[in-house]
Amino acid sequence: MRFVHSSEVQQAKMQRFAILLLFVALASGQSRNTTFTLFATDMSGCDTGSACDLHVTIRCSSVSSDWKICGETSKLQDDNFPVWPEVFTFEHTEGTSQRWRFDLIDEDVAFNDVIATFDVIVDTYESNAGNLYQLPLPGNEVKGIFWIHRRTLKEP
Ligand SMILES: [Ca+2]
Ligand SMILES: [Ca+2]
Repeated sequence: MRFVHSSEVQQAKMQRFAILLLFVALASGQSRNTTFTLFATDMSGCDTGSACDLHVTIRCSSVSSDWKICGETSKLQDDNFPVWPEVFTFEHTEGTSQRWRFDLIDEDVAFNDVIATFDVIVDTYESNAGNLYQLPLPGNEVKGIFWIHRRTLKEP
C-alpha cells in the first residue's frame, strides 16, 4: 500500500482542472463582432384601416448570462415596410449557446401588442453565408416577413 501525499493529490486535481479548462477553451471559438440592421416587408393585419406601427426589442442570452434586454429600435408609425435606422453590434463567441430574441411590437392607442417573437441561435445565424436572414411571421392574423441584414462582409 502506498500513501499518497496530500500535495500530490492536490497537484493531480489541478492537472485535471487545467485539462478541463483547455477543453472548454478549445470547444468555444474566437470572439468576433457581428453587426446588423433590421427591417420588415409586406406587413399587414396590425390595425384596421391603417398600417403597422412597429418597433423591435432585442434580448440576448448565452451559457454564461441569462436573458437581458440588449437593444431596441425606434418606433416607426404607419409603415408596412419599416426599415429601422439603428445599427446593432454584438460580440459573438462560437459554442457558447448565444441566442437573440426579437420581439416585434405594434403600437396601439390602448396597449401595445407583441405580434411575433423570433428566437435566433447565433451560431446558426453566423454559419449562414448570406447577408440577409429571413424570418417569416408564423401568425395568421398579422402577416409579413422580418429580416436581419448583416452589415459587414463575412471573412472567407
Ligand atoms: Ca397604425
Ligand atoms: Ca397599431
